[in-house]
Amino acid sequence: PVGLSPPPHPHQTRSPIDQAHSVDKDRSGVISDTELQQALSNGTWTPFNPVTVRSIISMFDRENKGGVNFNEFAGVWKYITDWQNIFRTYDRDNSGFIDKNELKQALTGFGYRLSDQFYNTLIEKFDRQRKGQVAFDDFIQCCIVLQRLTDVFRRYDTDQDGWIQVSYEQYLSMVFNVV
Ligand SMILES: [Ca+2]
Ligand SMILES: [Ca+2]
Ligand SMILES: [Ca+2]
Repeated sequence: PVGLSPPPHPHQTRSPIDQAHSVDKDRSGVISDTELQQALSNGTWTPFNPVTVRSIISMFDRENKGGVNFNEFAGVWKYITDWQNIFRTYDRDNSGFIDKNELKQALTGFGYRLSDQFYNTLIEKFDRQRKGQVAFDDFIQCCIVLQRLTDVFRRYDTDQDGWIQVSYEQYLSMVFNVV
């Protein structure tokens, strides 16, 4: 089981608002990183990657309040459910992990063209559990980071030939866009 727990299954018909109420443990009306992290499961016994939680919250937290309100949570909920479906689609052997070949198929499916060598780099970077493959939370994180870096690169690669020439300060600005 990967994704939200409980309930971990998308076929359960609780609305995002009901879900938000149960996730908002301190009843503040805002779902914090900690509350979201506690509600999430990556299908293993390790806690859901806090960096992934922060990435997701910041994507939907429009007023920079350090969490999401119940309306924004609906977006978070859908976002995670979508990732859950993607993860299941590419986890061909249902192992609960994405191995190198599965990652290759997923990212190729998203339109990335990366070398075999670079997939080793990705696994090394995002395999938080040191299993040689990536869990659900780390898979999301890998895709988010790759997307962000690619977006920044594309902004500079105006002729889209896959090459850019940047000055030191442009380089710093690029990195600051991501970190
Ligand atoms: Ca709260
Ligand atoms: Ca697998
Ligand atoms: Ca170029």
